[in-house]
Amino acid sequence: MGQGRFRLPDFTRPGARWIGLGLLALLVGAVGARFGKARPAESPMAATGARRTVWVAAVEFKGTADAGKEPFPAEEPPPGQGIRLMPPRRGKWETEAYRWDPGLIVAYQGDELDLHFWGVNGDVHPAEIEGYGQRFTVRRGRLTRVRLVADKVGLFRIVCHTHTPSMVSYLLVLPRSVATVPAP
Ligand SMILES: [Cu+2]
Repeated sequence: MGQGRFRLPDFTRPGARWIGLGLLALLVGAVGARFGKARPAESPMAATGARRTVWVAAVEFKGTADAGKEPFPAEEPPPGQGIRLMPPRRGKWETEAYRWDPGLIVAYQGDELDLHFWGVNGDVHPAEIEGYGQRFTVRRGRLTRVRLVADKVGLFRIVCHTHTPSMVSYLLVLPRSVATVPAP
């Protein structure tokens, strides 16, 4: 019994202890090399994130129609101050909708976003990026900067609490693992 069986060195001996530590370091290094390549930087605060500036304008679209050619709609518009439907005056009726432009902002996880909101139409817009806890106010003719690290993956609404339901844009944060080319 015992002969020919593999026996671990006695790591309590000083010399063997260094050999054991060396073997351990080699093992950790090999495992790290194997799995390190398979996993790109996915940590929420990945240092590889790009710094990006995105301009967003608070705008109001307007449409005017000749009541003689396009009858005034019989249906009530959706509730909220973001959409308006004005009955005919002097033969013309109008409709308006408040929006953020662009309606979709795409980022990769870990990107540092510097959102530049510029107020064009409407005097004031109390706004929020849901899921990121960012609350801010956009005023006409002024720049409002909102800085955040896109550390949460998903689809998040950017809403104006006054001009509902139309004044909504979306922040789409993609996992960095799907990034194949650097973000612009
Ligand atoms: Cu608004």
